[in-house]
Amino acid sequence: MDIKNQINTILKEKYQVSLAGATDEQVYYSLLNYTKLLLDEKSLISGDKRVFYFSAEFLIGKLLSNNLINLGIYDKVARILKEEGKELALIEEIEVEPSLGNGGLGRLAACFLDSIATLDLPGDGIGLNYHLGLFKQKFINNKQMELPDPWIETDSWLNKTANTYTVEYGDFSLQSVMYDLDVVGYHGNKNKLHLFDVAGVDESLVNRGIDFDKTAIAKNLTLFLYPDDSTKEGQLLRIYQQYFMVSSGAQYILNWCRQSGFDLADLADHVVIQINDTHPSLIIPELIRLLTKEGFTLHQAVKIVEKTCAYTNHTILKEALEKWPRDYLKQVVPQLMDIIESLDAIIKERSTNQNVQIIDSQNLVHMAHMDIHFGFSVNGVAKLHTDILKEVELNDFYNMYPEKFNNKTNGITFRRWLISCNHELARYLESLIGTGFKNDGSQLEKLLDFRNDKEVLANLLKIKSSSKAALARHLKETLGCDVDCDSIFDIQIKRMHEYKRQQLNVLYIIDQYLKIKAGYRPKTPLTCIFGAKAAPSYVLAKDIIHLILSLSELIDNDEDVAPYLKVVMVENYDVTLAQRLFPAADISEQISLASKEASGTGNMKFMLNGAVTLGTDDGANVEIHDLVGDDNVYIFGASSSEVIEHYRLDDYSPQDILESKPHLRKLVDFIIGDQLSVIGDKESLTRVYQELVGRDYFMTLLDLENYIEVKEKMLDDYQQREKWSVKMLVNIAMAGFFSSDRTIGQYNEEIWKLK
Ligand code: 26V
Repeated sequence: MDIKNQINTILKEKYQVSLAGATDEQVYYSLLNYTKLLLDEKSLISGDKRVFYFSAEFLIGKLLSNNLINLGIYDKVARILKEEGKELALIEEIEVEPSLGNGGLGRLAACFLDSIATLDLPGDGIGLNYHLGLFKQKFINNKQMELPDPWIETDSWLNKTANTYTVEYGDFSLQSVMYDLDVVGYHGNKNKLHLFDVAGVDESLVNRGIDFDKTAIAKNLTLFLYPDDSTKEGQLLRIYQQYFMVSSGAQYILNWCRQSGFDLADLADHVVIQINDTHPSLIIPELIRLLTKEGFTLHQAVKIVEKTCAYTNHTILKEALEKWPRDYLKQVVPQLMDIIESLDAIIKERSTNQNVQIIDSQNLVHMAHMDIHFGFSVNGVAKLHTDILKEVELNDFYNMYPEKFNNKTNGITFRRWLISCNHELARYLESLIGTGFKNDGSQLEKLLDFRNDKEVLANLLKIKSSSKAALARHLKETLGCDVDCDSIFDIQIKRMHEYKRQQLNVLYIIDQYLKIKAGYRPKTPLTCIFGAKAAPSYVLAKDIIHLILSLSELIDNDEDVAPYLKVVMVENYDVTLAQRLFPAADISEQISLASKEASGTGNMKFMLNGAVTLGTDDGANVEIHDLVGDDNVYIFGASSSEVIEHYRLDDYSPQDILESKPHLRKLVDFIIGDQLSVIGDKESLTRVYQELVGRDYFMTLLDLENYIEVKEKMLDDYQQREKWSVKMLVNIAMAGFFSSDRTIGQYNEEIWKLK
């Protein structure tokens, strides 16, 4: 039966309608069922050794379009639907996005699964089936409100399996149920993402907003992704969640080994466990525990696990490195405490250095330290980040185990971040350089042959304009705001965090505002677009959102300024919105304080879609800079070594900067000035102001002057459209290195060694 007949058959059975008469919703659910049938037929990628990618987050995004692309039938299905008057793009809208991640770390895990399958490597994801994922963001009175965001429907991509496991806690136990999602590679076979859940989750526990009773563990274990851990109950719940994930995963893996006839003594020949940040670190003591139950001595079990586990570090921020109080672990997982203490004793024998202990003098258990001592590989996620880990943050560990440290610069899957989100550009590239770039990123370099071809350059500008128009239409429909399609689209989309410095961008906007008020007329209007969620308990991050929204209102209502400057903050920034925003960007804002952004992956998505980076020499920006050269990127600000030195000497003072540069003071003062105070909440705006003038821990003012200077130069260069389009072309052409297929190829060659 051909595709059309099959879809019609499902529609008839399910809804007694045919394609022509079906609603978009009926078409979506039929396509979902049809695609799942195709996925069922794909065979599992198998081999003697399998990687298990353990992660508390998998930000997979909507799956229909990507599954159709990877199955090689996207265009066919779109055509069939069109014949019946249906738009696949509109049907994709029906799907609810699972928000099983916070940001880059979770999205990276999703890109990696796509690439593992595309490279035909045997590998599964292991995670949790959160019912409400991350919160849904609403703006009320220019402030972020958090609401629950349910995504699981009766008909979904999830497949319930018969696998169940008992997970023992201090004074009770829970049954885990395994749900699977198929992960199909580009034109290939499939792997699985295993998500563990508990049977009795009670969504009615949610009170106002996203508040809920954190003590009813059996009912709330998988209710939310990363419940707020600013309280003891929140922290305990996170430990319950983490252990649930690793214990279920470990039991699944050991069963798989037994069924495959492998000897557990040879575990490391058949299994490699990649620990994605520290959230799954309890896998180490849990595996040791399970192996000792199988009859291995503690010493033997440790030896086996040491050869099986590898750890990825995703941040140098101290506050983000998990340390659990010994008492909390003793309460939740007493059966692991003896093992963790034995591991700690081994290390205390090995070294007297306080900085490398697993359990410190305050009885805090350092999860990353356990990973480094008892894993065989430690990797950072961009060259600069790995160097900082080796030379500064983890230097004591690097001196102990230099051979364990390695770099794996992050990547993104081109199937989602080009082919699926920017059909027009993908098709055009295909007409110029063929289809090879879809699973061999390096082929994008063929585009360099066209850098002097005026027609190609003009077409790139045309495609960008059409993506900008599409975004403008969407913003009109969803936010009711009017955006000038001929303005420069300057976009900063990422989690709201002081180190990412959205506040630096805000100070630039204030500078522009004041200049326009004083009579300056920019040649081309500027539209500054932000998208960001703030952690519910991160007060200052929420204050910065409030500042952006208040500023946006002020500018919209100022007829002198509005024709030249606009600020838009999109609501509920998620993967689906990201897919609309990246193709439409002219300028990619990557302005973190140098040394603080481990890699960034949004920077790669912008580049691939023809935006030019305005950034600090931080994370993967450094590698973007190296690849495209000085002419095709705008770098500003202090270097990472200067910043690290300021922290070491504790000699940074925002007051000194403001005293020597009074023109900067005007910008900061504006935050608590009359104009914004009429619109915004004084207390909230004052907190942002106080941080900037009092402490400025993430050194916003250090780079402000240079940021304004370099951004002005960039906006000026934008006027020369043809020259600008060469920059776009070079960025697209050199983005191949950032394909997650390359990254995964390196993980496999250097860490996993599958096949
Ligand atoms: C976590 C937390 C939690 C507590 C409050 C402050 C805070 C700040 C940062 C984080 C980040 C945790 C790890 C993480 O998400 N890292 C991101 O990983 C991406 C993928 O490797 C990388 O591109 C980003 O640069 C990095 O921030």
